Amino acid sequence: MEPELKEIFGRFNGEGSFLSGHSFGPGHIHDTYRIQTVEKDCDDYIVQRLNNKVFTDIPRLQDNMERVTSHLRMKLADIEGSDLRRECLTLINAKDTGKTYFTDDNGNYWRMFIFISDHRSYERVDSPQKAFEGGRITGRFQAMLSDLPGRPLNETIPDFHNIARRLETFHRVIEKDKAGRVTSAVAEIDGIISREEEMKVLIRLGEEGKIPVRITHNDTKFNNILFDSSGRALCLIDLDTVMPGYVHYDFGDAIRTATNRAEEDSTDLSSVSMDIEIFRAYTEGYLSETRNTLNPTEIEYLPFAPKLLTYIMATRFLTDFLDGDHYYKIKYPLHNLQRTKAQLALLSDMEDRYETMVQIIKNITK
Ligand code: ADP
Ligand code: GN1
Ligand code: MG
Repeated sequence: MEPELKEIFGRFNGEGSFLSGHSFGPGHIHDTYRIQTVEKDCDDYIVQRLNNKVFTDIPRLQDNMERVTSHLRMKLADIEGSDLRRECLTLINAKDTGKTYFTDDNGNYWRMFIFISDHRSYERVDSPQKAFEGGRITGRFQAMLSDLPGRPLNETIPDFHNIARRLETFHRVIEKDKAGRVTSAVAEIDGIISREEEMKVLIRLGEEGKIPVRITHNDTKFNNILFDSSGRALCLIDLDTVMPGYVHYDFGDAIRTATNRAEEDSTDLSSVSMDIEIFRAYTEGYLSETRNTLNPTEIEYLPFAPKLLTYIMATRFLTDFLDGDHYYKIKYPLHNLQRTKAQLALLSDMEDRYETMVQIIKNITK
């Protein structure tokens, strides 16, 4: 059932009057709606019913969001020509609570942002220029947050990219086989198990103090980057998972999504492959903002990052499938299994191109 969007809009300090509200965007987690206002000179808005099964502590989540967006806005204000309404998310306070969210009678949490006007977003990247821009904006995002003052950000989903923890969950789910699906995914389970040890290397490097924990976005899927109509990247959105992490998580997830010639859940596995020119361009953009701050070990392991993030996603999709589809929104019964197959196909292609990725990064950083 469609929520009462007019009423929800009315609970926030937005400007203008409600014209219409519709479901919007490709997100897998929240329920997102675009609100259009009547007045031409008023912003439109995005309202979201937050997924509080995935994010179990919304006040702590919103605390991060507020700190991150204010810090980014302060940084942007120092850059001449910045468009603060389009280069950063702007949260709108709720009227009664004075906070950046409110809870409705059914216990649902709602928040509202200014709609970033005239933006484009891409499920697949069609040019090296866009890839470069995506890399640049992600590198700049990390750089801008590197001096966020105060206490560390809350971990909104603990161990989000900790592959050792993810694998423990995966094995528990296989053992229980709650949904009776293990026998239908034997090849995919094997694809995960056969790579387990290799994938834990970043965790070891972190424990040995060779790579630092920084502030990272942790969901740099390419459709979380908004562009303007000229192809310039405006900003990263979907800031719910901004928290302490390794830079590889952001680099890896962007490459996983930007370079894939097919959709994340493609049913045509022969079309799944990595476009190395997109990799080169994204990496050039990313390193144009970060190469002076990354340490040699971080740079050395950048080519490993796309493999890791693709593997993590395959593990997460398969875990959700075996568990009975409780986490990701699905469009058909075997959707999570199909996502797993497509991610494993992409991983296999990345493995074939690993040495090329190493050479490209050596050339850019020499
Ligand atoms: P999810 O976590 O479910 O992916 P997102 O926060 O990424 O949720 O929002 C879902 C979609 O809504 C985005 O992919 C984007 O298309 C759109 N969106 C979110 N925030 C804004 C905004 N401030 N302006 C314009 N579009 C937005
Ligand atoms: C989810 O929120 P969205 O749709 O951008 C997920 C990411 C996955 C992605 C896979 C909080 O991202 O971790 O990479 O799906 N977000 C969360 O498409 O779990
Ligand atoms: Mg999103």
